[in-house]
Amino acid sequence: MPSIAAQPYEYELPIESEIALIVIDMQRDFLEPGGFGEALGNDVELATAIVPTVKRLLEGCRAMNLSIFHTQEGHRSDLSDCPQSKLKRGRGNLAIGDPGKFGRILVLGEPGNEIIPELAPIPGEVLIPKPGKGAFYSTDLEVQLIARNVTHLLIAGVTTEVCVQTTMREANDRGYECLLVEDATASYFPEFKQATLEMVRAQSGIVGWTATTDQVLEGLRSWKEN
Ligand code: C5J
Repeated sequence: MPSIAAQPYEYELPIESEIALIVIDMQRDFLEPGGFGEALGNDVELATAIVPTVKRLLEGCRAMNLSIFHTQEGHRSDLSDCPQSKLKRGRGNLAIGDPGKFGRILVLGEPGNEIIPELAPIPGEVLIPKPGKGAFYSTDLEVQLIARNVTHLLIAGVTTEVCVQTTMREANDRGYECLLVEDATASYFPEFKQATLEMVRAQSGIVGWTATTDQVLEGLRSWKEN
């Protein structure tokens, strides 16, 4: 059976599997100086470093006609979908909804909330705005995956231990075979990224698998040829 050389063991790709790539929150708010990520005191260069790799993964998956999803963390302009707990948390220079360098922080439709141009969705790809950390919470992601008969999810994006890991755990509980792409995900805290990778694949893959972009693309090629 085609597979991806992954950890903790081969990630099998049955011929009949439907595979989707989900790219989490590669938006200006988390990647550019002056956005929400930096307002919270983070060094965004740690996150921007993965952009070329995510682009390569995205283009490889596009070439193989996989379903592609992008998520975008953001709130309605009246912040009615933002819990008080989230509004108060962080204590950075700027809070959610405040005017920032690229419009209001983490508000849907504002320039800072857009996916960065290098990774912007193209026609046919699905953009999932999400008010929470997990991409299944209060969104139609599950409906969209079911409509496409998706069974396998390749996951990339930022930040590894927050929105990426939350989404992966939500997907795992819903029965999706999940693989986190090691070099296409980043954290502002490299040690948290490393810990997440280890958590995911511990106990024989309790949350799923991890593999590099090269391993993913190689495995997908063998799956496509079958
Ligand atoms: C955070 C995210 N870290 N996309 N969001 O607030 O991980």
